[in-house]
Amino acid sequence: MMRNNDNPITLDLFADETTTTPGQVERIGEQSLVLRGFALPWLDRLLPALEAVLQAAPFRQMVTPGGFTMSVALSSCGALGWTTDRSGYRYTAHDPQTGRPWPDMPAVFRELAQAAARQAQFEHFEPDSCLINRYVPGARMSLHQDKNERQLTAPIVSMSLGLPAMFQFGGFERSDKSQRIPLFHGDIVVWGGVDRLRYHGVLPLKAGEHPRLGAQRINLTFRTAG
Ligand code: MD6
Ligand code: FE
Repeated sequence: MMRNNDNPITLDLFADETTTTPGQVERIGEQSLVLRGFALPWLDRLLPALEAVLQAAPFRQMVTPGGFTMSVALSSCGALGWTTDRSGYRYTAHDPQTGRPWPDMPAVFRELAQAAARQAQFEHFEPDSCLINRYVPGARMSLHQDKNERQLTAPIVSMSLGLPAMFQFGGFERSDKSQRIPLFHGDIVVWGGVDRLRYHGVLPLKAGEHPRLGAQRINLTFRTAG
């Protein structure tokens, strides 16, 4: 018996959005680009490296200074990892859960982040931190600014894997109106310069099943933190 639709959930996600093409570049700010599908040719190298990092530093849910447990689970690699607990947000050289240094940043992570940064004219990006965010359906990231990094002159390179998500890209005040940008498996957002302190967030992840990553979205954000 033929079914008219084998996977209605993933196919219907963002059905009302314009579809995107790998290789497409969208400018979302003066110094911010979305590079559609940019990570796709790297994934056979990148995914095994990601798995090894997560073996050494598994995802965990952290608590904000306000006492809320984040719906997004986090890990990190590189010289510095971003953490939060009751005493605040900060970068640390050690994983607070294991007491060991964060896993090294795999060469393929660094090379891909630098290649993406160059597309947006950030020629000498030297990331020392890769924050790894895991979203399951319902998980979200409320509007925030990334301002714990010492060097705000360096851009941020943010890679999406797995289920699609709706990214909010706002202004310089939390209350400014934000653009909504759907991000798909393999897309990379590069932002920096005058846009570096824009508020941004992620709407609650919709249910679905990604053929390669299952029922989750993983976001890698590369920064120069130290
Ligand atoms: C996310 N991203 O996409 C969350 N921050 O899951 C971020 O918070 C973010 O994508 C700074 C720059 C790019 C980002
Ligand atoms: Fe952020």
